[in-house]
Amino acid sequence: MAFLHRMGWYGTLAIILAGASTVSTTTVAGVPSNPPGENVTMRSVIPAPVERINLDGSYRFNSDSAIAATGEARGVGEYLAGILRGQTGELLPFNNLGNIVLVVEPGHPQNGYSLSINSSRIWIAANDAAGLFLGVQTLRQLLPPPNPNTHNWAVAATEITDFPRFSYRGAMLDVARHFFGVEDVKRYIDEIAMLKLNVLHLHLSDDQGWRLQINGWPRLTQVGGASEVGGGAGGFYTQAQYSEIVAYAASRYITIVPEFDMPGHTNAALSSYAELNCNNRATRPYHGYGVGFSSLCVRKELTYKFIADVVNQVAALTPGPYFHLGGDESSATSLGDYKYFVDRVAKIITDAGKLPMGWHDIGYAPNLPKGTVGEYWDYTTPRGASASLIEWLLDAGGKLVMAPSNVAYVDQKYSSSESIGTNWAQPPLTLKESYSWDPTSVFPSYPEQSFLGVEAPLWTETVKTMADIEYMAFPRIAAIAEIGWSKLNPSRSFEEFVIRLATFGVYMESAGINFKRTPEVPWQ
Ligand code: TNX
Repeated sequence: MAFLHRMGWYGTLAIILAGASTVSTTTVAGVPSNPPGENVTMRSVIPAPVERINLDGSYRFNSDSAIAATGEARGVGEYLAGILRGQTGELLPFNNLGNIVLVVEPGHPQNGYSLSINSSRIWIAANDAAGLFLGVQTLRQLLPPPNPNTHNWAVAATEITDFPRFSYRGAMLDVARHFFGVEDVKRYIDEIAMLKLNVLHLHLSDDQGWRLQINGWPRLTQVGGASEVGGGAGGFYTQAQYSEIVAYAASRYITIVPEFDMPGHTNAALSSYAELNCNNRATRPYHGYGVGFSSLCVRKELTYKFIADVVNQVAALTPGPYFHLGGDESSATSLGDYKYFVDRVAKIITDAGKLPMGWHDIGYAPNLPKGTVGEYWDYTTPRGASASLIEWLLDAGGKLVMAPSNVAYVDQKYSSSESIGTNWAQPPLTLKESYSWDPTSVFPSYPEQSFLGVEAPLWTETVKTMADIEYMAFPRIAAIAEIGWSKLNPSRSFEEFVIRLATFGVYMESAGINFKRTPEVPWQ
């Protein structure tokens, strides 16, 4: 008889030792049993699901296995087939009687999914395809890691009901300090999708580079696109390439948030067009690390013609709701100019049908539209003006995305002996620190609804290759993903998380991710 052990995700620890423990009929008292002779590993999941009940038995892939996924579920079915066919060695055709079932139907957790596995079938259901996609990410982690030498694939029986705590679960990639091409961005999209992140914020312009073709402003990419930190060649996306990224992200249910940082962080634009400068003289390209020295000319009308061209073209290419105007570290702009500028640009953005988003400094602007999103980058203990800026933002009807630099900035060094990384935000940033915070407790007087979610920014002053990106992001981004997804659990423990992470490490390895073997984790 099936042994039901009903408890929350945290309690699941007791059954599966939270890691990849091989469970058989006789090994551990009170543990669900597989059919005699079977050893099927019960695998843990990151981010931790809301509820999981482990059952007897397992589903074993064989030549009769087939996928049933019709209508809205078909696309996710094709995606799953692509993963499973390679891994299990089975043909996995589509047919209506298939025993690997994906269904879109009402009645499931909002933005979540239900996943049920027993000896006769795997069943994932959700209200929409996005939910199914999230369920498929869970199934991937329940499967044995890809191994070319074995095609004897089984997955332990379980029942999972799961949904996210926050609707915005983001990663940010700075393609301005160093440029990363379309293939790198797609690879990062696939990697963050495994962790149920659903936003990729692209930092598309800064002092060191301008990364998107803007019609009517060719020098932005000819001049501004041809530089990066260290003086390398830089690069840029054509509008067609940007659209390719947006479409690829959409196929992984990930929203692209485009950021063009202004009025500071604009040297690449100022070096491309003399007329954007107050003195009508183009600046020189900048290849260093410094911040806070550049500003668009706030009291010049041409500035707003330029910004409207950028915003309108980007808005037309971007289906997601946000345009991120940056707004951080504008030390070369007077406060009066800054407020005037941000209010004007916010209006251009809403006129283009998008919601303004910006680093939390934009809280200074007195007329922010309702729904404006502030991205919080100060520490988990706010300093200076930060708390007031957040208050003003929320008073204006805004929402917060939490990316406190001392815990969520995955460009910070893991330890002082590392060669890659910056080290200004209370360095070093260990995995434990990335995991040990809660977004709402940074501003405890505001309700949970004020918080859209979390983001893990990856600035790339010191990050030059895809391998560097992976090394800095993984595994710390898994901690941020869990904070964004998993139900608030005050007794959440780092000790339990690292055991699950050790299992996840096997998947990172099989996906070829160059992750940092942080010393806190008992990597297998
Ligand atoms: C701060 S905090 C920045 C970026 C740098 C980063 C390096 C914030 C919004 N901006 O300009 O790249 O530090 O860690």
